[in-house]
Amino acid sequence: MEFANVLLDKVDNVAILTINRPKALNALNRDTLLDIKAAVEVFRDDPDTAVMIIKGAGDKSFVAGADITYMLNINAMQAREFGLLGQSVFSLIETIEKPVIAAINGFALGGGCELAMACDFRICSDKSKFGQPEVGLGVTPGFGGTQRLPRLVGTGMAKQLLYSADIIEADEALRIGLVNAVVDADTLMDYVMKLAKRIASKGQVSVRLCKVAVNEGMQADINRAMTIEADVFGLCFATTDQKEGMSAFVEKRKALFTGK
Ligand code: DAK
Repeated sequence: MEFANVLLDKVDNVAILTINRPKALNALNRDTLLDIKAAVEVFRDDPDTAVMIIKGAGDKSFVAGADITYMLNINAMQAREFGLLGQSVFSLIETIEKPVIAAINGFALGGGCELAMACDFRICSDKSKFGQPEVGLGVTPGFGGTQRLPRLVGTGMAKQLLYSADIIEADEALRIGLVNAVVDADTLMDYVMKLAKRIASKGQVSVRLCKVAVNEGMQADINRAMTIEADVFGLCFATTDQKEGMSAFVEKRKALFTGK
């Protein structure tokens, strides 16, 4: 399937979504958000892909934010609709029952940082820069930044970044827990692809249920969260992957998972 503003590729059972507006540092306008939504839905519904990697085109930027030229002249209702669209696309990424990894090289600012935060986790290159510059433009973040950033890095650090619009380097993003690893820019995709393939080689029902359990459990109190964990654990025992995984261990062979 072809899109005007994104590329959707497949390497074995790993999907790669590239935000493809390098001349605008991959800034997100309305059409790009709609393309991301459509591409993520293709991935969600494709039984042959297990993991998605999201990256930016070119070597300078993951995504440099929502498109400022698009936002310059929109009215309040259009801004509200734009905010709701971005929120719905990022919620889709966060809640689809397949893992999504952000591979960040270069700028992840504003809506770009928010897109990365909607992914399950983030790996970045040593050339990456992060921040929520919105207050410097006279607006608040609109695609979940005020909510996901504090949940990831804590309220104090989130408020510092949100109020100051400071841009931080990759090593600081690692220190505060915004990214899981920083790797050399030349090896970023190789590193992320190997990680994606390791995940794709496991029992996919259980990987997906891990995502459900973490996402749902983080919004619940600990007692309810433990019940959610018990429920998804129980559900695994209705799958052939559980029988295969445990039989393979006992028989000292490699498990052949089918995702069923
Ligand atoms: N939007 C549109 N174009 C952008 C852009 C952006 N966010 N970022 C860069 N570009 C464009 C530049 O305008 C330039 O275009 P031309 O002039 O060549 O036509 C091209 O990309 C290359 O950029 P630069 O020439 O500026 O490149 P530099 O290396 O000098 O600087 C930079 C790179 C990333 C430091 C700089 O481009 C920059 O500061 N960009 C803006 C970063 C930023 O402020 N991002 C946050 C955007 S605000 C809401 C919904 C959403 C949001 C908020 C509210 N509601 C509905 C409530 C989200 C807001 C944001 O994300």
